[in-house]
Amino acid sequence: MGPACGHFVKEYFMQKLMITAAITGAATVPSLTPYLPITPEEIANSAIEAAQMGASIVHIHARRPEDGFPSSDPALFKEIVQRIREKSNVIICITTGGSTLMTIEERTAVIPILRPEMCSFNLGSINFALHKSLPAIQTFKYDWEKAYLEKSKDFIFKNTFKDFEHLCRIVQETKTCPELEIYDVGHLYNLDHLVNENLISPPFHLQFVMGVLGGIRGNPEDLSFLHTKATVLFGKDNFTWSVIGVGASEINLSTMAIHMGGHVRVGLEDNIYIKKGVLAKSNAALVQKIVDLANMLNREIATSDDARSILNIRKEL
Ligand code: KMH
Ligand code: ZN
Repeated sequence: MGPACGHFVKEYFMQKLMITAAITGAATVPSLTPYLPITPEEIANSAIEAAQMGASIVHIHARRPEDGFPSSDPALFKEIVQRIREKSNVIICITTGGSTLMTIEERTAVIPILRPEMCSFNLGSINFALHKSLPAIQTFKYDWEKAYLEKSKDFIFKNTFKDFEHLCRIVQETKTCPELEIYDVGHLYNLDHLVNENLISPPFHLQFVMGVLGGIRGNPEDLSFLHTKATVLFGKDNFTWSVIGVGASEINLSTMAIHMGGHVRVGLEDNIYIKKGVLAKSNAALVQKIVDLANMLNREIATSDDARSILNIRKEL
């Protein structure tokens, strides 16, 4: 016999929560926060700490050690990966987004060399404006930062259909699991096109990137819409999904995703604050916040091996 009034709550199965920590990125400039890891050693240590705190995946960019400028140098990536591997079993996801100034060839060169378990795969060209960060910086630590942020006002993050084909070939040849970056609804349709052309096939892992100036914003209805659209296009059992709330929407969207059965990405690449006006002192601190939220919402945290089986990541390296 049910309750006298009210309605039944429909129980449904939820996967363990995969937390990705995006360690340094290319959009955060060093003058925005003293806590941004720069050298291969700092990036690796920060990734290891984030993993110890509960991240099952780390998303990795490289920077020039001397001034923090975003780099595509495979030697830097190699050092970061080796350092992480010495101490951690975490899944390593290497960027192919790179930075505003790199070609697609530069962005992807490292993947066939290092054959990581995952790599990012950006699914559309967008304006990717960073100039809104400028007023937050009083003194620039390095010469390149001011012009880098200013130039982003006139920058298109290029990810064309030709680029998709190039990336599809790479992920297929290296059997790398793509982190499919969706910055707007059209990017889901781009992915659907690639599926129809047999260039990529489900199941896949979608990463909704919300709050970039140039892409979809981070409102609750925006996330519901992306999730609904992905379900209609691909079927609910054919994808896993995670959310990035860039900037202020990070915690709100993460909470929504934990509740909806999605997964979460946080980290200094995407957001530098632990709460309004307070800088996060580490990537681990941001991961800790998600672990606490998940505990409150009764969602178990996935280990890296759990994530490997959820994502069906290739066994051989
Ligand atoms: N920086 C994020 C907003 C990539 O590395 O391929 C998106 C990103 C892209 O992580
Ligand atoms: Zn990235």
